[in-house]
Amino acid sequence: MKFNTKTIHGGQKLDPVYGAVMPPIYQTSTYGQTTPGGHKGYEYSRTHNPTRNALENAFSSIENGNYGLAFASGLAAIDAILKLLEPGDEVISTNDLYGGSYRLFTKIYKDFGIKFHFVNMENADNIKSYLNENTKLIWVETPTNPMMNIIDIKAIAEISKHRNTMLAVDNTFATPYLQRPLDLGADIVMHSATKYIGGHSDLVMGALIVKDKNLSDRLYFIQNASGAICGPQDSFLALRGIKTLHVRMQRHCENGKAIAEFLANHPKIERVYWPGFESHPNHNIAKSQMHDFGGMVSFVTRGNNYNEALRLLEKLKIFTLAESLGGVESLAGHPASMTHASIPKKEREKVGVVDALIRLSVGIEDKMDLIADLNQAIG
Ligand code: P1T
Repeated sequence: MKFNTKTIHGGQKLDPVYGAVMPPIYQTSTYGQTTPGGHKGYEYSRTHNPTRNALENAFSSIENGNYGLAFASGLAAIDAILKLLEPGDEVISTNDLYGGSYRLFTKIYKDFGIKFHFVNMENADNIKSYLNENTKLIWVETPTNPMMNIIDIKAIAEISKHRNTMLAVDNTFATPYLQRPLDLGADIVMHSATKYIGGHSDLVMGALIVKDKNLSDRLYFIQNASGAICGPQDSFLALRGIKTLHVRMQRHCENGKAIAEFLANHPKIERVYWPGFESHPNHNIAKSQMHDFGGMVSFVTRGNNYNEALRLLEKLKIFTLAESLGGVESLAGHPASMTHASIPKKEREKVGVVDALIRLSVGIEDKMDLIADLNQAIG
């Protein structure tokens, strides 16, 4: 089955009771038993729920995995991966990443005795000097949030494959429409399904997808034992979102390109970060591992001027100034004070998250309206 068919049918079957085309929202915490253990496969909704299971099957299908797991948020999904680790274990992570992931790593799991190395992985060989027998997890975000760096997933997988270490890829920015990390050698794919997967800014959710049965069993144990599952209503909404993922992504990419090019040609814009530019340092890797370049664009105003960035953000009319990304509507964010505020200023500035940086999640509105809005705000 091709991707554009999988988004609609992958892992799905007609509801066995009435043949409903969409899985019913099984809004129930528990299921009747005829005798202790005499049930129809469902006992309690933290453990299993038919609507969530339908979604988990869809996750697995679109990422070319064998098992999918749905969580209460993207961070809950990352948290489940970290619970696979033990004190003394080490993690090598991309140095540019979502501020909440950084906070979870450094403010919670560091205190449980796990050591984190934040490494610029734009050259995959850079991880070599950090790999040792304690390295149990390599954490890759690509494209990175918010600097749009591209990491070569295949190269990282090659370097780490003969070691007892897992490679997890946060595929939130790309989505499986653009890149499928399991096909490139990753062990775990993670999503903030809050973003493009849901696609309509109406839910908060996380996803993990794996190929390996043993790894799936361990993660499923954590999902059930820790309990950070998502509810049936949100599962239904995410399933509905997935059905249009390929169509939305096509337009996100088209509009993202138009906005990136408009900004790059604007005299009042200093620098634009978008992997579709031939001048992007990892453009060739992006071209080889991604199907297109996505709808996320970051930029800095002329002279690196924070006040100008602030003024621009306040003047936008169609773009909403807000956290999050990946919905049908365009959003503009200020990473330094919003999504990446939990990273110390010195650390974030090292990777380029300066006070004048603006991040756009380009939606699927008419691109001419979006360009006009940016144009009037830049002034
Ligand atoms: O918000 P939540 O669903 O828990 O997902 C966390 C997360 C994980 N990974 C990446 C790459 C993310 O971008 C996020 C959440 N990011 C935002 C809210 C944001 O505006 O960047």
